[in-house]
Amino acid sequence: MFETIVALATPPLKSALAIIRLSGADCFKVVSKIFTKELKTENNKEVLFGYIVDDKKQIDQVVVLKYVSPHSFTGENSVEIISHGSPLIANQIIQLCLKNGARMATNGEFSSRAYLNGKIDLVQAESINDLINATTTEGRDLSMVSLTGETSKLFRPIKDRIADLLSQIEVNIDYPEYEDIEDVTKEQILKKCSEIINEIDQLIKDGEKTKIFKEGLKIAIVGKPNVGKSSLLNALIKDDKAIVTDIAGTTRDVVEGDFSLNGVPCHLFDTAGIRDSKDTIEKIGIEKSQKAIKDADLVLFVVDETGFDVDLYSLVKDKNHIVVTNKADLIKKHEKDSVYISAKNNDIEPLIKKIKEVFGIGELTVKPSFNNTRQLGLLKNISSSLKVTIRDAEANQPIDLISVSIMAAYNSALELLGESNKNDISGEIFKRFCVGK
Ligand SMILES: Nc1nc2c(ncn2[C@@H]2O[C@H](COP(=O)(O)OP(=O)(O)OP(=O)(O)O)[C@@H](O)[C@H]2O)c(=O)[nH]1
Ligand SMILES: [Mg+2]
Repeated sequence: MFETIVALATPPLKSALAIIRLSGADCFKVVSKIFTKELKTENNKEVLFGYIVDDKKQIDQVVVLKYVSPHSFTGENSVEIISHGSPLIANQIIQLCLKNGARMATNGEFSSRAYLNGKIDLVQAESINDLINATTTEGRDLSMVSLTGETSKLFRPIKDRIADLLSQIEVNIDYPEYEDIEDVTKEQILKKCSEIINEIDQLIKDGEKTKIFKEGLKIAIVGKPNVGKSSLLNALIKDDKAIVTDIAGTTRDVVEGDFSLNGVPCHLFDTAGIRDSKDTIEKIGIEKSQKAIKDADLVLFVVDETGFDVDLYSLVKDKNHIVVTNKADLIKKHEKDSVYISAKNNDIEPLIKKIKEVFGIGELTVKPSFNNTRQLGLLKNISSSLKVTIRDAEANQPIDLISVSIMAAYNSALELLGESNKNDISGEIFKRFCVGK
C-alpha cells in the first residue's frame, strides 16, 4: 500500500488547461475534501464536473477523472484534475492536496508505481521516458513498440529457456540419487547455450543499430578560423543561426543547433576557430572548442583552400572524425576519397553521405529492439556468461561449477525485464523521469 502522491503532469506555464495527477490508496479521500462532489470507489471510471474549493471558497471550475484500482495507469486508485492552465491555480490545487494528506511525487514515481504494481515491466517503463523525450518520428516509433510490450515479448521465451536449462542442472545437482531424472549431458548444454547466444547476439546487433535513433549523435565542428565552420552549421540545420563573416575569429562561444539524419537526432556544436590568440575572450572560446571535441561522438575537422594544419589535426586524430574540405568552389583539383563541400552554397551532400556511412545510418525498419545502454549491457552480460558456460562445459568442469555462469546469465535476464530486486534496480531508472510521469 503506497502513500497518496500528487504532481503537475503538464508544464508549469500559462496554458489552456493543466493536469494535476494523484495516485494512491487515499487519493479519493484527499480529492473529496477539496472538490464539490464525493469520489466513491463503487462506480468505476467516472468523469465529474465541479469546483475545487478551499473551505467554502471556490478556486477553479474543473473536470475530475476518477480511475478505480486496478484500472488505472499505476494500478492504484488515481485521479486526474483538469483545471484551467494558470500556474497559480495549479499550484493552489496542489497545495490543497498536500494539506489534505497527499505528498509531492518524486520524478517518475507514477511510472515507478505502475512497474511496482505489475502493470508494466521495466522495458515498457523505460520506453515511456523515451517517448516523452523523442525528437524524431523514428525515435517515437521505436519507443512505441517497446511501450506496447513487444520488445519484452521478444525476450521472454529466451529467458524461459535459460531458466529451463538452469533448473535441469539444479535438479541434477540437488537430487543426484533420483534415477528417473535425466542427467543433462555436456552436448545438451553446449547446444542450448550456443543457440541462446546466437539469438542474444542478434538482439545486440539490432539494438546497436537502432540505439542512435533514440540517443542521437553529438557532432563538433572544429578547425582553423575562417574555414567556414559556422557556414557549415547553418547549412546543416538549414537556418542562419550562427554569425558568418570573413573576419577570422568571428565565433567566440559555442553555437549549438539540431538536425535530423534519416531520423537520427544530431546535435551540432560550432566552435571558435582554434589558433594562438592573446585575446582573452577568444582564448576561452578555444578552450570550449577543446571540450566540445572531447564530448563529441564525431568531429568534423574543417579545412579550406588555405591548407591543412597538422598541429590542429593532432587534437582530433584520435577521435572519431571526418576531414571535410570546405570552399570546394575555390579548389580546382579534388583529391580522391576526400569529402569536398561548399557550405556557403549549401552543397554538403558528400558530407551527409559520409556521416551516414560512418554510423551505418540507413532507412530505419521499426521493429522491437533493446536499444538503451542498460538493456544492451545486460544482453552482453548474458551472452558472455553463457560463453563461460560453454568454456566450462568443454573443459569437463563439474556440473555445479557450470551452473554458476548460467545462474549469472539468468540473473541478468531477470534484471533486463526488471523482475529481480524491483526496488534496487528501478530507483536509478525512474530518477531520470519527469515529475508527474
Ligand atoms: N567561397 C566560399 N566561401 C565560403 C564557403 N563557406 C564559407 N565561406 C566564407 O568563409 C568566410 C568564413 O566563414 P565562417 O563560416 O564564418 O567561418 P568560421 O570557420 O566559422 O570562422 P570563425 O568563426 O572565425 O572561426 C565567410 O566569408 C564565408 O562566406 C564556401 O563554401 N565557399
Ligand atoms: Mg564561426
